[in-house]
Amino acid sequence: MPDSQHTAYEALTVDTLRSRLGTLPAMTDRVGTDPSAWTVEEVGDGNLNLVFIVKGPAGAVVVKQALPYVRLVGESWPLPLTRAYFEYHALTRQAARDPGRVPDVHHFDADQALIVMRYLSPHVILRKSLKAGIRHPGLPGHLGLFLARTLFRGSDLHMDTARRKADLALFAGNVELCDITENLVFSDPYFAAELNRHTSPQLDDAVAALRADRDLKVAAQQLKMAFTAKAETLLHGDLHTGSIMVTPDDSQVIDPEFATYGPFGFDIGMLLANYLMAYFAQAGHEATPAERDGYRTWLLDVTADTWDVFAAEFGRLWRTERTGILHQASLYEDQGDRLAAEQALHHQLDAIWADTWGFCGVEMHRRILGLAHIEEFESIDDPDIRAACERKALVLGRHLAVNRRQIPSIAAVRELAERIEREDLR
Ligand code: SR1
Ligand code: MG
Repeated sequence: MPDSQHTAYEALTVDTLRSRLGTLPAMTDRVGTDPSAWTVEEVGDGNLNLVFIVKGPAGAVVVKQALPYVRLVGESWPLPLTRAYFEYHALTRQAARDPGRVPDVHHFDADQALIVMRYLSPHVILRKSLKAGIRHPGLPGHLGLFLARTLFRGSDLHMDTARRKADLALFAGNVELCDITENLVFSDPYFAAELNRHTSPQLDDAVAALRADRDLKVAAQQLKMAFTAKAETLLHGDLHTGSIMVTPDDSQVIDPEFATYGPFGFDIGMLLANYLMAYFAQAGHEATPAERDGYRTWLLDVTADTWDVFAAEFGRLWRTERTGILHQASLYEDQGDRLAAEQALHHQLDAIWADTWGFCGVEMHRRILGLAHIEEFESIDDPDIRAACERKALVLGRHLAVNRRQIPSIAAVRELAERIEREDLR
């Protein structure tokens, strides 16, 4: 686009959105041609962006716009608008790799850091459902397939090498968002970083113990190195339960602005950590003790089933879509050696398994000790109850991060979570 057509960035408001986007076909086609008949609501409750729901006689859309700073902190923490560009490109990749699992993009404006996309209704943010004790039977199937398909199809196992290298270069530009993850997930929880906070004084002893925990700090830095150096596939980059919207029978994955090339296990570990934190938070949300025991079991089922669906689909894709430069069929199947392909698959899944539990562990820590907390814990008013829930998650997180290469099975993770929840283990 010639320079003369560039428009200087300006944050939208509920008052200016109609005049600024009122003639955009992506809007008028879907909302209606008369902007004065539109209603505009700003609903962004995430840490970074503006999110508007625009409704009119013809329908509704979501308009998401990046702010030039971290919304959670304020203008003192500038953040590049280019994250909208990475989100747009990630959404297009994910839509191609697992069709129907991410919202349709109707329009992208790089100058305004703005994406017009499908209004998801009657979807709600998954995290709110997990807090309310609502089950979503399709969840592990949807998310397990999403993980396998996006991760496998974004890697050198599947992609044409030139396209994969071009994408590696493109997403390598998402520097500042990676920097947030590198600091907030892998380092800040383990020292007195400026923006850290925790439930105090109840967790002061646990925080001091984790900061003095040599094995844990080394593990966290090894995981940080895996995140920065293992450019295995295109990640969503921020796959927590606030990045998923659900109905009784649909799940949609949103907000991939942290997209980058990284290790297969990162998105999986983040997601499983958020299921497990929801598990430990239930005591803060049940009216009477044990009332939510069935729901606790369901959350552990979801954790296990998500991994199982992921592994099964990853294996299927390994056998049917291994068209990239790694583990070529010419080395294995074409020589009549199918067992070699299976052996390589098992080694790959073992490596992903270990990384998954490591990332899962540190994600649990940073949501309790760092800057960005989660609603399931934050909304527990009684600090003693909140701290008791959080302490259990810290214990499991420490075990998973340090012992990630020795976790024998998903049943073992379940049993560990249940014993920690019963206060059998500390
Ligand atoms: C400063 S941003 C804090 C967190 O919010 C995002 O959703 C990511 O999880 C990030 O780590
Ligand atoms: Mg987000």
